[in-house]
Amino acid sequence: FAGSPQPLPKNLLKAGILHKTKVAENGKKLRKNWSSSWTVLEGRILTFFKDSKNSSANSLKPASSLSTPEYTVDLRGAALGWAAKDKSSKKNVLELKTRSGSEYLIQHDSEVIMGDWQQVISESIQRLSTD
Ligand code: I3S
Repeated sequence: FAGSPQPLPKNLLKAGILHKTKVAENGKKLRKNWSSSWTVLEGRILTFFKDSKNSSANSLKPASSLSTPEYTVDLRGAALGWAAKDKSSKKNVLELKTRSGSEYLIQHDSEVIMGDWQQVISESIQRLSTD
């Protein structure tokens, strides 16, 4: 073979492109800066990879383990809910608060896609709380 395939990530629960912005760190508010990210949920970790907006070729990149994570979110003790209207003018926005005091908004124009993410992330958080 020319090259062996990348191993599939263990415990892969969901992956896809989402819009996200970090809005707080250590309890301190940050300025919003929305960008799109290849987003992967594995086990207790939600990873947002660096912006994929620059080229369509980048959409093939997610399979590569060479992509650099932008944010790595530990879901243990986190809280997830639909963001209140005053948090963003965008639709289908989820608010994710970590135990360490970081907050993220995540969004996709598709209600179905965001509904799926809401479900899998909530399930992960619940599973971690009973481990
Ligand atoms: O909560 P805000 O301040 O209305 O959030 C908007 C800003 O972050 C804006 O950027 P500027 O900081 O350059 O004004 C963004 O372009 C908007 O997308 C933000 O609002 P939404 O409602 O899209 O989350």
